[in-house]
Amino acid sequence: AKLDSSKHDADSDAISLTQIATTAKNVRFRNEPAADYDDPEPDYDSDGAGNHRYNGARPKHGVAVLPALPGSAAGNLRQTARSADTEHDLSAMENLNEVSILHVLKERFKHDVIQTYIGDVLIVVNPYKKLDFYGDRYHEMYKFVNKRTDLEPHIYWTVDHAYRQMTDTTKNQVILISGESGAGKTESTKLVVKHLTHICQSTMSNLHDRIVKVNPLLEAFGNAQTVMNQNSSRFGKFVELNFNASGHMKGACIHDYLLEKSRVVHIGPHERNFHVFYYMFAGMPAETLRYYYLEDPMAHRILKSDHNQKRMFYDESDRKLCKQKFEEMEEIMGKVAFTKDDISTIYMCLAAVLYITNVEFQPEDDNDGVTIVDDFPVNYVSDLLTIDVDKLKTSLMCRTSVINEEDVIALKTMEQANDERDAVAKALYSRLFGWIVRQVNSKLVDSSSASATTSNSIGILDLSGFENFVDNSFEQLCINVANEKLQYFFNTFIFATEQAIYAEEGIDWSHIEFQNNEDILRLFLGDDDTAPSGSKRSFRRLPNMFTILDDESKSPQTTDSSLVRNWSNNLSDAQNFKSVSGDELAFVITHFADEVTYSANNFLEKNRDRLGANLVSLLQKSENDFIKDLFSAELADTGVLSRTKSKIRKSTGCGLGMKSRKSGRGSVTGETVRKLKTRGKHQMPGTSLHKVQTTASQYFKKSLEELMRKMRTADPLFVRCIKPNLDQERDMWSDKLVQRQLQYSGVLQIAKIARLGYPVRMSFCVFYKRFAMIFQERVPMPSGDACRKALKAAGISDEKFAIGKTKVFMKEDLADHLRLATLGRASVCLQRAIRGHVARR
Ligand code: AOV
Ligand code: MG
Repeated sequence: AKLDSSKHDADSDAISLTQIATTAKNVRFRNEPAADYDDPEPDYDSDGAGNHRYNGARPKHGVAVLPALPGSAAGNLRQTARSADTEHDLSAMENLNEVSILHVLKERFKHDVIQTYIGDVLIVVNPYKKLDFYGDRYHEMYKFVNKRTDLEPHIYWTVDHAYRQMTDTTKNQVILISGESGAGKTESTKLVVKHLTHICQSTMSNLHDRIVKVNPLLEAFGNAQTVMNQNSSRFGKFVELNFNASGHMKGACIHDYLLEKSRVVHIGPHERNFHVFYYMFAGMPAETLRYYYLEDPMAHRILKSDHNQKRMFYDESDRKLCKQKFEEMEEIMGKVAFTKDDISTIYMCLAAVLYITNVEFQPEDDNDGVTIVDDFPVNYVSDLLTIDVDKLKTSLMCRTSVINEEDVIALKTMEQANDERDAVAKALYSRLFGWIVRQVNSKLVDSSSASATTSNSIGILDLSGFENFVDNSFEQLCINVANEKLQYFFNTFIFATEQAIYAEEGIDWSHIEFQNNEDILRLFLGDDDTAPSGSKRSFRRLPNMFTILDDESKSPQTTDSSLVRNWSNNLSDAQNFKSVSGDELAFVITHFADEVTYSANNFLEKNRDRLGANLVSLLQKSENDFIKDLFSAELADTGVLSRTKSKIRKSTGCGLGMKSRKSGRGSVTGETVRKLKTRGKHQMPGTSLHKVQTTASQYFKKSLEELMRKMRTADPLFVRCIKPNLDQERDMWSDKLVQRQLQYSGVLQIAKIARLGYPVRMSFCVFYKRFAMIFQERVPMPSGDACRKALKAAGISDEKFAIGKTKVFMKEDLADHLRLATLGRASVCLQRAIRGHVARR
């Protein structure tokens, strides 16, 4: 496998079974006789590589039983009513250490209980199987939950909580879902959206449906099979759900980040290109395929990997599944988002991507230039994109530049010709993806309520997870840096800010050490804009990887190996960077999650992200408005932020201006081909890519900063997804793999801070207003002392609260208790009032 499995599985697990057995005795489960732990692993096989497979997830009779979540709702509530909170909140565990946490999660996993709290952070272990606690009954159960620990931990609680926080405080909320590739972020995101659409009403009929339904469409174009995940997101998304003042959902917006467009032209061993190509070949009838000049998938370079030269589909069931997905995708495109013409043009672009990447060059004998080996792919491309075939050939072989107001034509070298051909394919695909996202967004807004009162939003972040393949390139670097940033945000929020608040309020607090990744961020980005204000230092001027990369990208003389040399000589903060002796392109980064070896091969080209100016201006002259507009966008293509200002007009048809070259197309051509009006030949303003040349890393940084700005202005809630094994298998658990994830995500520290901390804070005034009933006397401005006195008089023990300089800090259960008491009091008053009213009548 491509994955460096030796890292995780080859050596035996770090945690021995005896260790677990010893610790296990100190961990209490409900209804569990401690003696059962004398046989710590009663029902699984171990493959010797740290992967334990449970023999069915069901526990044997007489073995310690954790009540499984998918029981009846009533049963669940009964169980939880007598449960101690230790079971589903790690921070409440008696014996809090890494081994005991690992053990608890493993025991729960064994019984299909995959969700566990640490304070209000939710941990979800990927079960790799369908579990039945996400249905309607659970949507109802987790609607307006009174107390977090009343019910089993559930991602629906996180959602319900976020919604209630938003309506209570009118502050925007974000749910950050993190975890490495394949850990379950995208699935969790879907569950979050699903539950949100259940618990709130919307101002727009079928908005709920639409929001949930567009997922398969985005996944068809943005996801692909990797060795880590069969349905890996190759783009990041931030889904923003907007609400009006009364809490009704009034629309949604999907922001896309960092589409891995290099996948369009290159796939690694045992990997696939974007799903949509496979869906097309599996689902389109032969004559429709022929209409787009498509026939044999294996005739296309970009669909072949080193390990898959002969067959596109693994087997018949794979083909069937892809066919099913194609039908689903077509239905969504038709029902939710696009016109027939749009859909046709989308396929046209995909076919053009498949053909342009088939263009082959050969060196010319008498000069340094190249010629095209075979004309037919170029002809198809010119036909599909309605661009002039001769000009297309010239632009593929030559570069044109303007020197002293004269066009100067230079021949491309073999390497340049190949690179620029692939660059067009990547640009076409990523711009198409950006267009699809924008189009989908336009269907997710309730235009009638656009003018309604200002509103709040709940955002859900689902980026591509941390990746460590055998070959890691520029894309992995960007994905991993984005994950570093997310981890930094998490650390800052959970630890740094939290501890600063206690210090500020003068509350006695034993500082909790946590692993910060500030150094790694500084290594990449220099300036750390996520640092809380005050701690901001002037890092920007320090040499860092991205600025050096940009500098090197500017010069034509530099090479990928000179880049690595430059990095190792000039990074000022380099303990996390290592070059590799014997391989001048390799370098190793110690990321927060793991050490990753990258190859700088092609880094400069990928960062320059250049599209030949003459190719762009040719595409801008397409007779198909859709394609023309894709390339007339103001911003240079980056694939990082697909947000162009240019309004994309509707396609004016299938755009086939030329006569069919294949007899098979006849049947469809007759109806669809329309004569297109030729537009004026004026050059669109502001489209010279050279003028707006922006590197991929600059875009990456910019979009990351923008994303972080959004995060910082909202109240965050965190979901941490954990991957139980590397085989994408159900009922399998690798201690070592899970332990590593728990370590780098700081689970133990989160548990400690959640246990020691006081998660609920209220200013003295608010506290007094809310819980006036525990105050003996009325006060105009309550002081900390008055609050303390009131709490003491109510019999609350000291460890449940702390009084700061301006706020009362409370344990969650105390706050719940007071809230319920107030509610009870209110309802008693109400009942009295009603009784009085009835009596009077
Ligand atoms: P990711 O989003 O975290 O990886 P996914 O959400 O795509 O991972 O999950 C990977 C696979 O795990 C899914 O296709 C499901 O088969 C399974 N899975 C995940 N969560 C659940 C769940 N709650 N219940 C059942 N199966 C689940 V990546 O996108 O690669 O970082 O870039
Ligand atoms: Mg994903």
